[in-house]
Amino acid sequence: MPSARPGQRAVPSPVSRTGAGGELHQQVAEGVPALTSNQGVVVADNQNSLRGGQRGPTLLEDFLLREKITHFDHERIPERVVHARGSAAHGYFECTHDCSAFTRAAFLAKRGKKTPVFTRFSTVAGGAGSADTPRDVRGFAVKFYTDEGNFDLVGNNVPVFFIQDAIKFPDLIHAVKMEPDRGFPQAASAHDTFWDFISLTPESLHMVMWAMSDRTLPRSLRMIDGFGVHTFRLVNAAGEWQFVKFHWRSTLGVQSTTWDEAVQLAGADSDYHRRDLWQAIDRGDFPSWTLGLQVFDQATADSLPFDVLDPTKLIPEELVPIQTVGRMVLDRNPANFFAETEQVAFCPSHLVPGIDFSNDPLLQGRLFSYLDTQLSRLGGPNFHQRPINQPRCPFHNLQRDGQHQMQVPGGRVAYEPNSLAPEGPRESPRSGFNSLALAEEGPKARLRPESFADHYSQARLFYRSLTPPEQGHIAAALAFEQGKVDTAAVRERVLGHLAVIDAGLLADVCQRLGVAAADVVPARPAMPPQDLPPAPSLSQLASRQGELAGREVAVLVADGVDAAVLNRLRLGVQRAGAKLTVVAPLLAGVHAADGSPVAADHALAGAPSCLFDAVAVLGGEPGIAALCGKPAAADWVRAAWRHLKAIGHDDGGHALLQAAGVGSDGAVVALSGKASVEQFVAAAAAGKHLAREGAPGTDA
Ligand code: HDE
Repeated sequence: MPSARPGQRAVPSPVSRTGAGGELHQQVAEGVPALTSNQGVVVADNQNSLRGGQRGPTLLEDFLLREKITHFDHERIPERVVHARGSAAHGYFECTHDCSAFTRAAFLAKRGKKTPVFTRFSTVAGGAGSADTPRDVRGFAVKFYTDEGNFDLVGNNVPVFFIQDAIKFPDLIHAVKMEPDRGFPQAASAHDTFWDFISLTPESLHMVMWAMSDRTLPRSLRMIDGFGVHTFRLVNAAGEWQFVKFHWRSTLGVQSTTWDEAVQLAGADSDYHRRDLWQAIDRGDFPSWTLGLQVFDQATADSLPFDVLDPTKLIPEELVPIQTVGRMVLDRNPANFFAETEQVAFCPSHLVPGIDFSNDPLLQGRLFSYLDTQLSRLGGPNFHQRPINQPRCPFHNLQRDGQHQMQVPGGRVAYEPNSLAPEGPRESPRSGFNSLALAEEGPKARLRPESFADHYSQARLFYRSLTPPEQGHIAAALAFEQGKVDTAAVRERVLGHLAVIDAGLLADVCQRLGVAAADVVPARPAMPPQDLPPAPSLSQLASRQGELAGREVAVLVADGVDAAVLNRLRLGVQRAGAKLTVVAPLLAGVHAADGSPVAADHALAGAPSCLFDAVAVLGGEPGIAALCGKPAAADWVRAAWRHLKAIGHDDGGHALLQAAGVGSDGAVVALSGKASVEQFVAAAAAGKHLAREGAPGTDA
C-alpha cells in the first residue's frame, strides 16, 4: 500500500466525489499524500472555487483559489536576455590526464577524479519559446561542482566572438534581436539592424564567417564542440602560470543540417534539439565530450601574429596543440526544467584556485555582467542557495539576509574578524583563492590596443581553411542573409568587407545575389590583412568520423513490405549504434508480404524525413502505389534527397523515388541482402552526401 512520505499527510480514505460539474474520474489510492495549500491546509475540493450560490459570483474569501492563482501568476521569471532558449543535463567530468604540472585545480589534478557537472546548451538570439534550429551560435555552459567550489566554463560552440570590448555587447545584442518597433524577426540574424551593426564593426567579421558556416546549423546538441573563447590562465601549486584556452570536442563529431533542413525542422519539431538530447539520455545513449587545453606561455603568446587577449582571434591547433585532459558525460536528464535548466545561474566569475582570468576586455566585462543579471533574473543575492546553483562542497560565510534567504544562520556573530565566535568561518591565506599578483601599467584611458587592429586575417584564414562545400555554404548563407536586408547601403558595406576577406567569397556571394562583384567598393581595413597559413583543423568536414552511432534512420513502409529485408535493415542500423524508426502511412502500421503486422512508430503526417539522418522506403507494389498518390510521401523522399541523405529502397521503394523525381548516386542504395544493408549503413554513416549538391532537386 503506498504511504505518504515523511512530512506529507495522507488522504484519510479514498474519496470519489460528484459535483455540479459532473463526476470526477480520478483514481485515489489509499495512503497517497493529501493535497494541501502552501500553508499546509488540507484541500477538500480542488475543482470548484467558492461561490455565493450555485450560479452566483466567486467569493474573494476563497483563500485557496487566490493562493493557487497568485502562485500561477508568478510562475515565470524573466527569461535570459540572451541565450534564453536552452536545454540542459546532469553528468560528470572525469580527469583523464594529471594536470598538476600546470594547475593546482583539484578537479584537473588527478587522473580518474570525477566531478559532477550540469551543462546547458542554448541558442543566443531567440526567446525562450523559439525554435531550436535557427541559424545561430550555440551556448555551451558547464557548471563543475568541484570539491573547491563551483567552476563555470561559460562558452560557445564557436571559438571566437563578435566584439573585442564588453561595452559593445548591448549594441550587438540589440542589433541581432528582433527589431524593437516591429517585434520581428524572432531568432534570426537575417535583418537590417544586425547587418547594419556588423557592416560598421569590422572586428566582428571573423565570427561572422563562423556564424554563416555549418557550425551554426547543428544536427544535435550532442554533435557540437565547445570553446571557452577567451584566454584564461592556469596556475600551479608553485604559483607558476601559463595561458590556456579550453576546448570541448564532441565524441560524435560535429554534424550539421543543411539550411533547408533546419528551416523544415523549425516547423516539424520546434523542440528538435531539446527532444534529441532528452531522448538520447533517456535511452542510455549518453553524449560525451573530451576536454582539451591549449596551454602556452607568454613567449609563445608574443610570437603569434595576433593578440591572445583579443577574443575575435583563435589559436590554430597547428600552432599550439590541444592536449586532452578529461571527458564529460551527460547521463541524467533534469528532474524539473524550471528548477534546474531555467534557474541555473552561470557566471564566468565562478572560478576555483588554479585557474585565473586574463585581461581580455570582453572577459573582464563578463565578470560583472553575469552576477548582475542573476540579481534581476533570480530575484536577489541568494540565487546560489537554489539546489542547482549550490556548491556541492561545504560553504560558509557571514553574508546574511536578502530576498529569498533560505537558510537560518544562528548566532549573534555575522562579521569578521571576531572573537565571540571562534568556531566560525575564517579566511585561509594559503589554500584559498589568490589572484595572480601581476604588475599592470599604462595610462587610464579608453583605448583599443594596436594589437587588436587586424580584423580580416583570421576571417580569411577561416574561410580559406575550409573545404569547397563548406565555403559554398558560407556564401549561400551570406547571400540569404543579404537578400533579407532592405537597406542597400548596408548590403553594400557588407559586400565591401567580403571583398577584403576573399575575392572568391565575394564573387560567389555576388553571383548568388545577382550583383556585379566589380561594382563592390572594398572596405578600407585599419590594417592590411595577412595571409596566414591555412589551418585544416578549422574545417568540420576534416574532423568527420563517419559513424552512424547516436543517429536515427527512418524507414517508410507500405503494405506488402518484405519482412526479412526490414529485419536486416533494423539489425544493420542497430549494430551501427543508431536507431531505426518505422514510419507508415497510418499509425496503425502496415502488413508485410507474409501477412504479419508491422508496427509503426510514427504516421507519415507527423514524421517528415527532415527528422531523420538517413531514410529507406520499403513496400510491395499495391502499397507503394497507394503511397505514390500521397504528396507527403513524395515530399518525404524528395526532401531526403535535397538534404543530401542516404536513401535505401527495395523495388517498390524505387517506384516512389522515381515518382518523386529523386535521382540516383552512390548514396541511393538498393536494399535486399546483408551486403546491400551494409552498403546503406556505410552511406548513412558518411553523413551528408556533399557530392550530390548541385544535382537536380538539391541546393547548389
Ligand atoms: Fe554571455 N551572457 N555575455 N557570452 N553567455 C549571458 O547571462 C554577456 C559572451 C554565454 O546557459 C547572460 O545568465 C556579456 C561570450 C552563454 O545560462 C548575460 C558579454 C560568450 C550564456 C550575458 C557576453 C558568452 C550567456 C544572459 C560580453 C562565449 C548562457 C543570462 C562582455 C564565451 C548561459 C545570463 C546559460 C548568457 C552577458 C559575451 C556565452 C546577460 C555582457 C563571449 C553560453 O549576463
